[in-house]
Amino acid sequence: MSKITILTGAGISAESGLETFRAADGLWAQHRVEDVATPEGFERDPKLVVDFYNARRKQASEVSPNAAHKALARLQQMYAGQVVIVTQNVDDLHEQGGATGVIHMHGALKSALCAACGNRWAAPIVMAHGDACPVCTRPSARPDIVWFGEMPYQMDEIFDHLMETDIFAAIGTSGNVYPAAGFVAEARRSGAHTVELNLERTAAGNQFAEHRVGPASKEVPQWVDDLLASQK
Ligand code: BJW
Repeated sequence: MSKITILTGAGISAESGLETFRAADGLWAQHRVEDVATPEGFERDPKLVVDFYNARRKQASEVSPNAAHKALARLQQMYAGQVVIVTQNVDDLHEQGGATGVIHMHGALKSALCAACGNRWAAPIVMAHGDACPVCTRPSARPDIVWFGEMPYQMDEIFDHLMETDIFAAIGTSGNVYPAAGFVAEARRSGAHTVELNLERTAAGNQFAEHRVGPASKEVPQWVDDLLASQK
């Protein structure tokens, strides 16, 4: 039984209305990374960081999955082998589109994390700096997001999937951020067929065997159709 491992990035949610990071008008053009996406930034100005994620959480609660999210859920349901989705995205559009078992390696907007005891709970739409942890009661709530310099989640599980995978696809990600940017090399070492689906060929594109260039809402459903047809 063959296995497909899929890495998604901000580009898959762009057509749902969520900004990407590195576009000319993207999130990093509007906010300094070191202010809003590092533990040091949070220590310096926690309110700025909490407000940034409050705004992102509100925006994410107002959008819907697009044809690309839904196509990946269809692949999970109809493919004879295993389909694993690993996302760098902190929205829940894969789940809203019907996908299951999604690995959120950079955390989730809908989750709050206690910086003191590690407890997680459902984040309110508006978090406040100093919110108390419901378990240890310390005022140590933070967004459950993996910032630069922090260890992404479920890495052992992800590398196990990459070692066993027959097909690896990267969808809507620029390949700028590690360790996710290294997954294609890991999958190649395992002998997997590799495919990049993106609006444009990325700087990391030469590591992939196949390219599908165009908007995710068009390219992903077509790729899924092709995979499902190939197993008939
Ligand atoms: C479309 C489309 C459409 C648009 N259809 N496509 C030097 C060398 C190597 C590594 C390092 C280094 N110095 C520091 C590091 C490590 C650092 C890192 O990688 N830095 C780089 C900047 C160099 N990484 C870390 O610190 C990570 N932790 C870590 O490494 O721990 C140690 C470790 C080592 C080994 C194993 C395990 C652990 C943590 C990284 C945390 C990233 N956090 C962020 C912010 C938090 C989440 C949030 O706020 O949402 O995560 S940064 C930001 O970038 C966010 C994203 O998940 C991530 C990736 O961005 P993504 O998704 O690729 O978006 P874009 O905007 O870059 O690209 C969008 C793409 O879509 C483009 O290609 C478009 O063309 C395309 N697109 N519309 C299809 N319609």
